[in-house]
Amino acid sequence: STIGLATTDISLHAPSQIAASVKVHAEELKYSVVIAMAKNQSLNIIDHVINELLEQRVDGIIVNIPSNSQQIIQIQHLCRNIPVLFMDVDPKESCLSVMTDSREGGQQGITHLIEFGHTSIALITGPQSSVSARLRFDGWIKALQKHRISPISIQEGDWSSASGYALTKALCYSHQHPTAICFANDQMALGGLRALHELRIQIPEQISVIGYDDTEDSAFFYPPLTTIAQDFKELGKQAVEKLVHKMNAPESNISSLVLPTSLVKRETST
Ligand code: IPT
Repeated sequence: STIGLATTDISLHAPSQIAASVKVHAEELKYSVVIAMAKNQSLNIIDHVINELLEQRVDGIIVNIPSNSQQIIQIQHLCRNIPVLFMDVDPKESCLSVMTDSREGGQQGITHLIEFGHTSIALITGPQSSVSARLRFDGWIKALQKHRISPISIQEGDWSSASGYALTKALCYSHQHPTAICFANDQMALGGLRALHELRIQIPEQISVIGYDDTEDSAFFYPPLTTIAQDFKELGKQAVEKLVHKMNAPESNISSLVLPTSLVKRETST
């Protein structure tokens, strides 16, 4: 049997690590995996990638494309009786999903900075079209409000290191320097580290940096990145196991799963 994986751009670090884990765990259970990739999240593209998988007669589908309520309904409608599991939706949705809690993860990052005494914090978010980017931002704001702190700047990136680089440069030119920058993912933080290095700003002495994801490379950024870890191996494993369970017992009531995130303290925060 075959599992279909509908994914966002796998040239991004996180979705590629999730895809690798899905592939490994599906093979362990003797399923093959076919991948369809959406470069953006318009309804047309989602239709297209789901149909691409259905045409290949997949028996179940994992969707790692940010999906709002309308998109969830549309995907479920297209799939009819083929089980679908989502990886990037609001945990409040009633569809089957396996995810980490982005709101909680966001709070952990800001709380870490506040514990070090930071009150001058700049935020670089992910694209607001992404469900998890919005949830991380909600978590940041919630943690800041708890301590009556307002961010000194909020900028929206697109998950790429190029956007993190450009936004960090712009931030340091235009604002009074923050003492900490909180990025919605490690790739944007990677671009930020280079921008700060070029501006001869010492990390973490002058500016602390925190990312989100803990991809396999993040410990090898310079300096090694403090971040909020998502366990991509476990995410892929659980997604495959839950979906296969549903494929084998379509009538059974399988519950969604939220995996914990955790702070990984390295050398970019003080
Ligand atoms: C999410 C990553 O955290 C982020 O870095 C980016 O790669 C994004 O995916 C792309 O959609 S992880 C996702 C399962 C919420």
